[in-house]
Parts: sequence; C-alpha cells; structure tokens
Amino acid sequence: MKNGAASELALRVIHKPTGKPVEGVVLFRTRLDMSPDSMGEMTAKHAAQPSSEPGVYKFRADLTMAGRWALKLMAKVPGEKETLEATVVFEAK
Ligand SMILES: [Cu+2]
Repeated sequence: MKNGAASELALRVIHKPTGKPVEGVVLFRTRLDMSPDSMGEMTAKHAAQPSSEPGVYKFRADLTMAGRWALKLMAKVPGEKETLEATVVFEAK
C-alpha cells in the first residue's frame, strides 16, 4: 500500500472450502488503525468504493503514516448466520 491520501485498498473475500469469491458481502463497522505498530488510537478515514470484480471489495483510505495498519471489519456474508469479524494487516510505504 502506498502511504498517503486516497490510497486504494482492495479486499478479496473467498469461500475457503471452494476457493470461490464471495459476492454480496456487506462490510460494516470498519475501522482502520495502526494497532499493529502499537498506535491503536491512530485511525484513518476510509470509504467504500465500487468494485466490478466479483468478491473484491474496495476502499479508499487517507493514510497518514508509513508502517503497519489494520483494517478491522464486521461482515454479513450470504449463507452465514453469524456476523463475521476479520482483521487484515498491511504495510503502508
Ligand atoms: Cu502511526
């Protein structure tokens, strides 16, 4: 990931048993922070963006510092009763 404003984040959701992309996922209560680098209070503005690729969910994020960031999210996934939680860690350079 590029450090800076309007960085593009793409998240791929895959059904593990089949390896197929999962469409129709609703991602909500997302949080982007630097908890992997012990700066959990440092958050970044981000917004969902349209995506034309099946199973790929995009965000645009205003990153303000190089280092490791965590995208934390809750998801409603078709076919799953429970709300799923996930954390994706990436590095901004
Ligand atoms: Cu930081």
